[in-house]
Amino acid sequence: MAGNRTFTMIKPGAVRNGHIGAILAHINKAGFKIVAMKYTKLSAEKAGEFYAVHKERPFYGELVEFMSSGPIIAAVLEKDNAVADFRKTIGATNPADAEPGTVRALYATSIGENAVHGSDSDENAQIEASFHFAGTDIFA
Ligand code: 3AN
Repeated sequence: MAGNRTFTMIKPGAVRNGHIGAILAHINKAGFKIVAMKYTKLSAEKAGEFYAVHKERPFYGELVEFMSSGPIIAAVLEKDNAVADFRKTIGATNPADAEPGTVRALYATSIGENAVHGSDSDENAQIEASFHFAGTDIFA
């Protein structure tokens, strides 16, 4: 059965461009409850750790540099079928391919600076939520 939690980050570019409020409203309107949230900043080391699965990809260095370039919003979201539904809500990785009306179509500027992160599996949602939040910081 699909799990009911996913993990998201509003990335530094979208924070810099003033989109925190609009993106959180979009997430709420799409039916997700925010059960944990913080305004924080990743060190290059932490960003590298978070994206370790992409270590061999050509864009890894750029990704780590961007993700540690300014503050982010990290949050845990709750909804039935959360992982798949959230990926629908945010749209394709490359905003040029994202469905109209999705978060990335509206707020992303490029494939590298694509406004938000969304977990790609229930297992990763759990790992990523634990990376940022203790169990006691999640209010279901
Ligand atoms: P998603 O975030 O949609 O699951 P992944 O897991 O393929 O996409 O990629 C992780 C992150 O790496 C993306 N959010 C994006 O910021 C960055 N990324 C992916 N592909 C590229 C690329 N070709 N060039 C630059 N950055 C990329």
